[in-house]
Amino acid sequence: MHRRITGKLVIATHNPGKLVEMRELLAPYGIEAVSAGELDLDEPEETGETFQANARIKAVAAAKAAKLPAFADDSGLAVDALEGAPGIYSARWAGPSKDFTAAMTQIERLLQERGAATPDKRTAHFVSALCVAWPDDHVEEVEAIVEGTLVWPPRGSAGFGYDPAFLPDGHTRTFGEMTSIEKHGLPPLGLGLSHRARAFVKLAEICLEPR
Ligand code: ITT
Repeated sequence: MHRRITGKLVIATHNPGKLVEMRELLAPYGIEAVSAGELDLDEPEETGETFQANARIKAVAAAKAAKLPAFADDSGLAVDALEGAPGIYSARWAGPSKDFTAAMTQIERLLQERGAATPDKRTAHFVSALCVAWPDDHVEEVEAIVEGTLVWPPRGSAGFGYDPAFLPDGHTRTFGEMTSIEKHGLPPLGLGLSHRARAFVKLAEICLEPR
């Protein structure tokens, strides 16, 4: 049986870009959201080998610490020509200073080494695994992707992380050039384009009721 989210929900992320998106996605559902930062929760070590495993580690740790249901996202960019790298290591490729310009440059260097000059050789997808965990160990989990290609140089300053390098299929602007509504707005305002928006739609179907 799926469980509905009611009352207060911890957003178990320490990434400010994700926090904004997760709050915006929850906004129409009238859920009172409080962030891991506001509650001063520790960041657990992401020891899982899959996005879903790491999302669960973060949600369960926050739910136990806060004694409230907690909502976590584990996500990343998988580049086909790099056998899916950086994948679950997407945050770690940016190093402790969270330098995503350096991480995008590193990806580009590897693509050039492989002679990946045309869009068909530069395909990639973003993955978002979402997990809601309750203090009694119940979890609800979903995952989704969005496919696209990597552009160089990166374009736009909206969003976060690898957004300026990612051109979603069927679009002419990168995530870094899109408004938040275009990147992750849900119908009727947006198309639910991003990996996180797509995963959230699946989560909403099983755990949320519109206000
Ligand atoms: P939390 O674990 O605290 O949520 P984090 O940044 O460490 O924050 P992840 O381990 O899930 O999160 O790392 C995912 C990385 O992948 C993230 O830091 C971004 O750089 C990148 N990423 C994920 N979703 C993205 C998006 O929508 N746009 C751009 N980059 C994204």
